[in-house]
Amino acid sequence: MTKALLLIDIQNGFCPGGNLPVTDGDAVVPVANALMASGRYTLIVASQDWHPANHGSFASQHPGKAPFEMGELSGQPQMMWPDHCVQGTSDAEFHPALDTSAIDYVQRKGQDPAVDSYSAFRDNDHSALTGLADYLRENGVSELDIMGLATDYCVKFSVLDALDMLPGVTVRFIEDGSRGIDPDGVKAAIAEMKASGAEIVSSADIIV
Ligand code: VGL
Ligand code: ZN
Repeated sequence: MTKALLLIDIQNGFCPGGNLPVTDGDAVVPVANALMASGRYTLIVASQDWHPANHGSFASQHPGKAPFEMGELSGQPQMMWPDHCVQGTSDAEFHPALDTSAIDYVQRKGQDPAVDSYSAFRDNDHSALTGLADYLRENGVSELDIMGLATDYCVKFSVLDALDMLPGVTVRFIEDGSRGIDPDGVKAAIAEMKASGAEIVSSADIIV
């Protein structure tokens, strides 16, 4: 029974003061640190949104488009984001209070300028895998607890892909360890994760 924790995008860019801040995004840091210190997990993985400066999800790359409008990327509908989590910038670093010493493996994503990658497992068009599913399989993971930023984007798509790509693995979404961009989007995301087979839990339920 190998239990793994997957921390999604707990980066400066998604916390207050960052370029794509999620309300109270930094509130997930103490939850992550407590879970990492709990002794529950044999494997701790963190994803990191890691975009080139010319990433096609950035409104700045689309003349006339403003952040948070819909646009197009490689022929697909794409939310236009502010420039965020650019490789090598402080915006892309993990939050400074996150205890990164406990992290076994970092999965970067979003490097291809032509496609966005909300999920830590594969690009939004499902064409390129990150390798995270293989890594978790090779390590015999049977239970995967997922939390972080943002609930309605990268956390949701990571949970759905974990359920799809790791059949037989118990997948849990840790609600108090996650924060989202849009309140209605968060409600819908939780309903969708639950309907797809994820357990919805709080950190207090799983730290015994
Ligand atoms: C994310 C939007 C764009 C996330 C990443 O981590 O949820 N959202 N890039
Ligand atoms: Zn991004």
